[in-house]
Amino acid sequence: MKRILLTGFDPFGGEKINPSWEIAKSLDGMKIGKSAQIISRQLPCEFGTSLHLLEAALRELQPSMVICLGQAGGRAEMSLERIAINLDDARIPDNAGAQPIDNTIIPDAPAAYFSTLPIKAMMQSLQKQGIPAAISQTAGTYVCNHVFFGLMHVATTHQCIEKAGFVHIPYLPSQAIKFPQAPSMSFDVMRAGVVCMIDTALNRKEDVKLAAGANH
Ligand code: PCA
Repeated sequence: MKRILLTGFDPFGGEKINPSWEIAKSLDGMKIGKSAQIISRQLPCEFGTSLHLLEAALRELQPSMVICLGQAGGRAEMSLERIAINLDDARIPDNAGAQPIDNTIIPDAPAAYFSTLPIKAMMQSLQKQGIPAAISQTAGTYVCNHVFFGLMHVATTHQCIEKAGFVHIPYLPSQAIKFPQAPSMSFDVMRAGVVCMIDTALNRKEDVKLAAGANH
């Protein structure tokens, strides 16, 4: 049975809930087709520790695919991240009080890595299901990008990992009521979206060539 590692984060920034972990938790143990199973793990919203726990999970589980989820409050769509950069620049302290500014994540590693998930095919599948989705050209410079970069770096030496990447998801409606203009997406829609993305990523050998770039 192929293992798919799905991670989500602890709440951060004053929130009581993080949809990324709520969704990952709800999918723990789910079989996708006949030959793959989701295994979910929670990561703390902390520089360093998050990555060490992810690395331990990769060693233990030897997954063939890894998708890390994170909350991106203010975004309206499921955001398929294209690129992870070798930089920490925290706008707010993390859950342990650390606030790295302009730090390299891994010295001597490349400046950036691309997702190895078929992100455009995944975006297309979501949109066909009526779920808003977009390619994102930046995962930011906070803990999500930190984990995404570390994941892609480790994946270069873990032969078992065929595909890995990061997806940011919007607020839940219960979080967005605090911010009158903030977009949100329901738990059920996001959960169905994550299953749809995993299914597509498992079944696609190549990505599709589809215009989904950005001018800025
Ligand atoms: N989102 C934050 C970190 C944890 C999370 O869910 C981010 O986008 O960096």
